[in-house]
Amino acid sequence: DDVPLVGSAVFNEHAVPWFPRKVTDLDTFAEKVLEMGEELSSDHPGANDPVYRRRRLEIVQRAKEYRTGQPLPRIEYTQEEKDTWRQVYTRLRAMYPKYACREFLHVFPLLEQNCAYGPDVIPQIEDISRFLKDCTGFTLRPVMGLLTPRDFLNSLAFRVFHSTQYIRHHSDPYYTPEPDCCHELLGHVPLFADPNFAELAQEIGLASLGASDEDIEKLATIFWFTAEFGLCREGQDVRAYGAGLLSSFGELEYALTEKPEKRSFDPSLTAVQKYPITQFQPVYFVADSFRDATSKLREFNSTMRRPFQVRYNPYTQSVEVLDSK
Ligand code: HBI
Ligand code: FE
Repeated sequence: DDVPLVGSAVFNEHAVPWFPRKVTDLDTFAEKVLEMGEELSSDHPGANDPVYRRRRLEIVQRAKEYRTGQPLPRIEYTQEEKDTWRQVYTRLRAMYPKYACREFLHVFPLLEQNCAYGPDVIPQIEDISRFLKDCTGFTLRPVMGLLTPRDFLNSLAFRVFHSTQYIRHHSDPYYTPEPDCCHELLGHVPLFADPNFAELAQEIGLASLGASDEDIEKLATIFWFTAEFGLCREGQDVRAYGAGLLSSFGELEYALTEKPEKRSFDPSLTAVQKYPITQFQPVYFVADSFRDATSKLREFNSTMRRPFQVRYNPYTQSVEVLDSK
């Protein structure tokens, strides 16, 4: 590799899984999608709709060709796609004041003012990425579909979030078996504009660089119970900050009832919690704050065995590898 190790951080390169050292290394993920990249699973509502499949392919082709530094693809959405967005947007937007965390509610109007968030148009990730960069340094990249947990988490170390641009099938506006632009733009994007959440997300990413497969599984589980399904305390109240909740009106309402179990966020326990992926969660984890969650996560990460440490250098957008002491 052309990036020298710093100090005496010498480790057997073959024992450590490859990881990106500079932001342009993320280009190597472009064609590596798990499933549904160009194909659709049989339970996808659009699986038997040739028009939908062709349209989705057209959009993911732009993601496949994208490279670091280029302007992000601008998609001209069809009226049918915009109608789907309007239904999802309108229903969720009305719920946020009651269920979403304070940080989300602070950012949302800024997205409406700066990035054309609203019921009528589907916002463009180029505009959103510029806005996020101003707020926290986070940027977006287009992606064809699900990445491996390792690749997906690794990109967070660079404050890069992979975002799909296609939208769910119009036959079922309130359901999608895979991430789509409603999930990314309504669920994830607002929190990446918050400095404390951005730090939490990057911390998960940094811990994932060169991590063992077992540790990747733990970090993916932590991501699941924070960025996807996290709840947080606000005084006597509990609110949602996870994107899986903030992009699903059914689960958003359910999560904040007495039905599911709620435990305090504790990385060593959260990391090994089992979870279903196709039903509402039986257990949620509640964070005291993003800062508290980040400091607990740092402590947990220091117990993971890795023969080196990493530090992100924002000036060069690269990862420095350091001796583990
Ligand atoms: N890939 N594009 C994309 N989006 C995700 O949200 C995502 C992923 N790959 C893996 C993954 N999420 C989960 O395993 C996380 O828990 C890491
Ligand atoms: Fe997600």
